[in-house]
Amino acid sequence: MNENLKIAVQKKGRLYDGSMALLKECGIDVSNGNNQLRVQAANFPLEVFFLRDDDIPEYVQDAVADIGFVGENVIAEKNKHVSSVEKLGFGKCRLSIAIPKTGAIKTVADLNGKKIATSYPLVLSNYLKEKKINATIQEISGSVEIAPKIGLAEAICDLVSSGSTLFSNELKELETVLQSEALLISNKNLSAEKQSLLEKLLFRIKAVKKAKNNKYVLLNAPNNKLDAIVKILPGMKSPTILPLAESGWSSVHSVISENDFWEVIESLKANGAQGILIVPIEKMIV
Ligand code: PRT
Ligand code: ZN
Repeated sequence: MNENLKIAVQKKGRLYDGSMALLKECGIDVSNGNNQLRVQAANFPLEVFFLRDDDIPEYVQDAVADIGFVGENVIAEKNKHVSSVEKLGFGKCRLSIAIPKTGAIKTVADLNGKKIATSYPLVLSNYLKEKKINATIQEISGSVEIAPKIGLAEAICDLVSSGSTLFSNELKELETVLQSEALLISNKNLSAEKQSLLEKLLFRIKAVKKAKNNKYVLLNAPNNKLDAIVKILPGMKSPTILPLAESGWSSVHSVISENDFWEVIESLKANGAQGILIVPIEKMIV
C-alpha cells in the first residue's frame, strides 16, 4: 500500500509562513489557496493538515497526523508523548518572566509570594519549583502583557521576540525560562513506510538548513598567499584552487559558515585575498 505521510502545520499565525516556505524549499508543492483544512501535496506523498498550533502535539501523539511543525514552547507546555526530530530554524522566541519597569520586584527571589500571569502554567511551575520560588500562577489565555496594568498579577511569563510588546506595556524581562524555535515532531509509532518518508523529508530539511547556514565564497589570490588562505578556508573537504589566466594568481572556491562569516572575510582580506564574492547556497548535501 502506498501511504501518505500526514503533517500538521499551523493554519494561520506566526509559524504558517515559515512552515510553508520550508516545505517549498524542500521541493514540495502545497497550495492552500482555498483555506482548506487538508491539502494533498502535488509531488510528494504528503498530506498537510492545517490546525491551531496548540492542538498539534495532541494530534501527533494520537496519530491523527504523523508529524508536525510546532513551537518548542507548545511542546514543553502540552507535555504529550511525541518525538522531537529536528529544530527548524524559524519561529524563534523565548518564554520570559517580565516585570514592571519600575516596581518592587527586582530579582527572581522577589517573585516569592507574588502572582504571575501566563499561558504557560506547566513550564512556569516547573521553573519556579526548580528555583524554589513560591509564587501563584494565574493562567490566562491571551493578552498576558496587560495583566500587571489591570492589577491581575505583579509579573507575567510570556513569549518575547523583538521585545516591543513588553516595551510598550512598560515591562522588562527579568529571566528567560525557555528558548524556543519551530520543531519537527513525530508520532512515536510510525509504520516502516511512514518512517522512511519522514527520513526522506528530513534529509531535504537538513540540506535546506545547512545551505542557509553556509555561503559559497570565491576569491582571487596571488599564489604565494595560497597556503595562508587555505588554512583560513577549510571548505567541505578542502578548498578548490584553479589557476587564473594571469600567471602567478589563482581563484579559490570554498564554503564558509554564517556563524564566523565576518571574521573569515576579514582574515582573508588581511592575507591578500582580492575580488571576494559571496554567493548564497540553495541546497547543501554533505
Ligand atoms: O491560532 P493559533 O493557536 O494557531 O495561534 P496562536 O495565536 O496561539 O500563536 P501565534 O501565531 O501567535 O504563535 C505561534 C508560535 O509562534 C508560538 O507558539 C511560538 O512558537 C512562535 N512565536 C515566535 C511567537 C512569537 N515569536 C511571539 N512574539 N508567538 C507569539 N509571540 C507573541 C507573544 O505572545 C507576545 O504577545 O508576540 C508578542 C511579543 O512579540 P514582540 O516581538 O513584541 O516581543
Ligand atoms: Zn495557539
